[in-house]
Amino acid sequence: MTVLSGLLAAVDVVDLTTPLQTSTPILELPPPFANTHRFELEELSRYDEKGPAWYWNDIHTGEHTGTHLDAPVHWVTGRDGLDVSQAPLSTLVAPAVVIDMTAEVAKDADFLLEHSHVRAWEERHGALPDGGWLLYRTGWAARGDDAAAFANADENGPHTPGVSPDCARWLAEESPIAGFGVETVGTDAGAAHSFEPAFPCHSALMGANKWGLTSLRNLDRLPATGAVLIVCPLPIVGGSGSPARVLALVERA
Ligand code: 23J
Ligand code: MN
Repeated sequence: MTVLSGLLAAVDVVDLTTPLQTSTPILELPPPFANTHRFELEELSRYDEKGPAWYWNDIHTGEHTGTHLDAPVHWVTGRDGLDVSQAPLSTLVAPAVVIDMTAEVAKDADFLLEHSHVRAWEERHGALPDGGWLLYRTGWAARGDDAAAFANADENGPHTPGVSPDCARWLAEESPIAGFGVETVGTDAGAAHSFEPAFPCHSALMGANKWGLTSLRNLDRLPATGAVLIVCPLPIVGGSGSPARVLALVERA
């Protein structure tokens, strides 16, 4: 048995990706900010006069539509950093750990991850993976097929869980992780437009040349430690991000 055939016999592959369709939730920023394009198929031919033997489409999408990778250059703090085509393969295939805050988020949709929560996790599970991913499990993916519940907005804007400014700074500047992944539409809290600084997670992570991953599903199928993440963004030259197929390898029990 080769190492690779042994690997395939020993792991389950878990798909962490939200299916891409027009109903896939996207971020909706208030005016005057520009918004991203929903995913859309534009039919070219379907076994008809435009292509008698073939079916194919053009796709319309934002870089930040559905499950997607945020590159350092996405934020002004990372403007001189890497674009999505430059993502190191050692970041795209890397260890992942999961911090489960589902119970806290069930009580408070505006829940913010604090450095103390990560410290408590580390007491129990060990250090965060050097060059790997911290995945923030909130239970939010259960709302993924209901756009209103996923956005959870009122007159003050969206209410979705996120990260405190202090914790974002720690994850970016002091923790060894290369990236941070979430179940929500963005790595920042729904209310993060009003934080100081605004959008602290984007600001700190991208400023530290780190990566974000959003709209993840099936995090409940991952162990707290030991999974390997495989992130497959499109290599869009100059791109600030890309829709991505995200898979996890999990050792079979
Ligand atoms: C632009 C402005 C604010 C945010 C975002 C993008 C994202 O969440 C994103 O998809 O990167 S919060
Ligand atoms: Mn994004």
